[in-house]
Amino acid sequence: MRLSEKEALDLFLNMPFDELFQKANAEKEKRHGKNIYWVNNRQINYTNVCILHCSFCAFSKIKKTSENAYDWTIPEIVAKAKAAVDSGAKELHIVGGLHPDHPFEYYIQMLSTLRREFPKTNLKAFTAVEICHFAKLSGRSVENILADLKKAGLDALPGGGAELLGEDIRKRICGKKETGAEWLDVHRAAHKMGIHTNATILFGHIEKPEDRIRHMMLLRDLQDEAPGFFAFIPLVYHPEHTPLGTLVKEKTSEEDILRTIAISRLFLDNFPHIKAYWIQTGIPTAMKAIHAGASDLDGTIMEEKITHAAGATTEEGMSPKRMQELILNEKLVPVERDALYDVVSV
Ligand code: V47
Ligand code: SF4
Repeated sequence: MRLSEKEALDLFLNMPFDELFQKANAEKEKRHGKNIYWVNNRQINYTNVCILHCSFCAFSKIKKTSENAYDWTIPEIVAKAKAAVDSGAKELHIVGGLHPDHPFEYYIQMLSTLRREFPKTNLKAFTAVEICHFAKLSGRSVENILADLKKAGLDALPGGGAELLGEDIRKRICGKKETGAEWLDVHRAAHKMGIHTNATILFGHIEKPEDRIRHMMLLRDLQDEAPGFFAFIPLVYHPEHTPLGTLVKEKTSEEDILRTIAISRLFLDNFPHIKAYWIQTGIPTAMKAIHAGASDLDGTIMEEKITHAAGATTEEGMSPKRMQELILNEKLVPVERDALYDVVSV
């Protein structure tokens, strides 16, 4: 039986944690047995110049001339991608700030060049917020933008930019960003065009547990209406060097992270996977999460800039060997996948 919002909130707040984790683990095992999925991937954060200034973000730079602002050229992006693909990467996860100047054609050129150079590597690129930015830049519809990106080689959309979809908190933490409804519209359009996507939540700041459940409800409804989400990724807010960090000084607790992962596995019954994003949870917590509802560890990543700008203390990447050993040490089965969840090796 499907959980109501009220039931989910009650379990989240009141169920003893051992029981909650076992219940979530049973749901995970019903879908995936002992398998834990991971991908050999590389993140490419192509620029940190961004016209928005979300209060939780330490990554973005206001101006092209700001100290430490960067904007990689397409040959630089290709060189980074080549090193990753040569070492076995199956997915390039490409996201960046909303640059004020590049025309939409620039992003088409970026993808089509990568597609030509690396025909077998999945391109998981551009959040819904970037897609809306491209639509505004070019005066075209979201559907039109997605169609051109797909033609240029786009395989899937990542889940970033969702933050909190409910307008109350969203306005307070990123008032200039697209609305929650607009974020959902981009993912709906993508799913209807056969483009799979992910969904995130940014938690552990000023939101309340009921805001988290409401956010999941909006995602569950969209997945019923227009299926296409692969994974839900709870993102743990890191406060260092962020404006919001003056209000919220510390990363949330391990118990809160694990409870959020567990309740998302129970509530999002129509999502294939819940990810434990080890870069943000830390590796020890991620190892607990794969016994508490998570079935996916994202990947090897290689270079992570967004959370590290905000004080993450994890490594920026890990080797495929280490990833496999970590999963085996938990007596679980590592399954290497690509961005579309096709199995590469078991
Ligand atoms: O959209 C920004 C978040 C997101 C902070 O789809 C922060 O497979 C924590 O979306 N503390 C980008 N989080 C990361 C992302 C993602 C990561 C891994 C896998 C996938 C996927 C997607 O990071 C942003 C924003 O929500 N973020 N600042 C911060 N201080
Ligand atoms: Fe820009 Fe994304 Fe940072 Fe917001 S979270 S300021 S949109 S880079």
